[in-house]
Amino acid sequence: MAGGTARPLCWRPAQPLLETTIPVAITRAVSRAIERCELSHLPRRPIDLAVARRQHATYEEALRAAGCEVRQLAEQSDMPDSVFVEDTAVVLDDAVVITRPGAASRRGEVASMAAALAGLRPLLYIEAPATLDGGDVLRLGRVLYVGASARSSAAGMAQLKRLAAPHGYRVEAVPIRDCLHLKSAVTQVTPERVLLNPAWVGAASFPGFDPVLIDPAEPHAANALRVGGVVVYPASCPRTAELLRGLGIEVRSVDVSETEKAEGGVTCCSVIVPA
Ligand code: CIR
Repeated sequence: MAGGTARPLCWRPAQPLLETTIPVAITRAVSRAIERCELSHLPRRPIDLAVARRQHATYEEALRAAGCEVRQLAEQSDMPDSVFVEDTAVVLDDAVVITRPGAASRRGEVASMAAALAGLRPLLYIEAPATLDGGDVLRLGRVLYVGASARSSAAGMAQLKRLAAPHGYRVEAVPIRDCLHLKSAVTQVTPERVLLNPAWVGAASFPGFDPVLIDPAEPHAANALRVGGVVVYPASCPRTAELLRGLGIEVRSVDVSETEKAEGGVTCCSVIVPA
């Protein structure tokens, strides 16, 4: 068992689950240690903590404007990447899978996320030695597409498959290249469309969905956060934003330049739990 403590694979809180009437967006304050973040595909650049925190507040405002109740978790001052809460949990309709992140430096992030989610859904756990990052899991209907990245192991995918099957989900492995996570390469932008970077993932992996290709000048443009009928989207990708607007999609741009330097996108900074 992870951390040496006995824990059932599925855990239900003693208290009844709380009914929510609007989606809950769980976020976390930007860590003062963010400059020591993990980096896989980007060079290290200085990050302005004060600007990062202001930008994060604007991002949270965009989530509220999209109809979410934002619950911000306390800063983890010794965990550089802890603002990227997406990697710690995979939300299903009637359960949440608490992950075991691929980067050892990030494993301490999950306990407080599990505590925050415990009142909203029964919790299921990925167990050591398997690893899974939430950024690698794209849910499209009842299919969980999982990126075969350096962070998510075959054992992690197998555990997710076993945990999610009783809840009515299928798991499909997706090959990716040259990027951190599956959702760096592809995200959903309308009920029938996925936005993707064809250099990092193949459109054929998502049958039944129309692929919208990013502007090639903006390789990081495929990470979009669809919530409450709008797409929260990085200001650093204006060409692809125009392309999305041209398709009739409502795009709300947010400047996330500082967390982008830590290899984070807009999906990474929240865990959305639908009502
Ligand atoms: C990491 O490498 O883990 C962080 N620096 C960035 C994580 C971004 N998360 C995500 O794309 N889901």
